[in-house]
Amino acid sequence: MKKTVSGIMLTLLLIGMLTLTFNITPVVATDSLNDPLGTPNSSDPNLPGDHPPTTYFMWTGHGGLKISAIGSPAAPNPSGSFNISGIPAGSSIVKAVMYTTSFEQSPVSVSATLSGNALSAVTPFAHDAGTGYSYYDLCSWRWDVTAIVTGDGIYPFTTSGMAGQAFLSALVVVYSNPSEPLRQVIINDGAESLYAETGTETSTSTFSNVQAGTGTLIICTSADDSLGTSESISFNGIVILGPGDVFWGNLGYPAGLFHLSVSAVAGTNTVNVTTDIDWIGWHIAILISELPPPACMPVGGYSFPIQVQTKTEPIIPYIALIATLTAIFTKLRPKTKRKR
Ligand SMILES: [Ca+2]
Ligand SMILES: [Ca+2]
Repeated sequence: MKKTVSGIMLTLLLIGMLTLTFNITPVVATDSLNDPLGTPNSSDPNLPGDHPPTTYFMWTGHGGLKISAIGSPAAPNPSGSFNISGIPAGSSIVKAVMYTTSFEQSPVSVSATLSGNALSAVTPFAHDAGTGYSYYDLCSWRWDVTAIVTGDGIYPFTTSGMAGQAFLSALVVVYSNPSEPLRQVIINDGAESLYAETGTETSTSTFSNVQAGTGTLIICTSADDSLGTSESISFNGIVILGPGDVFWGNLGYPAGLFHLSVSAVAGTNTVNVTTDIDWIGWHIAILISELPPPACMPVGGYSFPIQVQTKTEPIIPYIALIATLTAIFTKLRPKTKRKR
């Protein structure tokens, strides 16, 4: 009996110690990927900052940039028609790039057509793999279509070869025209899968060698919808859109296009995209900066007065005088020789 009582007391003591142990040890909740909530690691596809848009193309000149972005309903191989407008007649096309993107997509080759022109199959130029979770893969493909785009117009496109969920396609056109202001254009692109189960996650895209000016920041996202309350876009550390449900699919399907006014500073400029529970892809960040006239040139440019004396009539008497002097010199020269 004594042994029985001692056994019970010992058991209660062990239970108490175990209870105390569990109370002291913090309980770590994990997400569906078996990671601590809000603490992404390198095996998460939602790791922030691993595939942000980086600089693909930079140009400075008299001209600008136009973009047409199209949302599609989470089906593979999107198609549609890009509508480019706002390019002045007579402009030259400096660069034109077609993009398409897909979530839940292994990095396969995708081919396309633009205005009936076949575009070769290419592998993604950016791919957020999500090691171990391939069905979260985010891919971005692009084609140089400078030779196809001629200016404003409708450009039908098709894609083929993908199997995932496509949300965003885009056509970006850089043009030059001497009648346009002097502008710097920087195109950053990538495939940044971004998601936070708790709190927020932020990714940064950097523009280097920027010339100061007033301009426009263009952002393109995919798979965004009406979730989230703490989404935002920041430029050089200052929130310029949000916080709120910023990424909500403003292209009609789950994809977003934003034109935001910014003031670019000389040197390095940064743009941050922040999301919370809305799992999004960030593909494009473009900075267009309108540059002030050079300091040595007065506003309005130089002007030179036209000299009336450049007309031929006032010169005629001088020509006659020179001819007379030449004739006199010609006659005097032989006489001078004879005197010697
Ligand atoms: Ca990522
Ligand atoms: Ca959202």
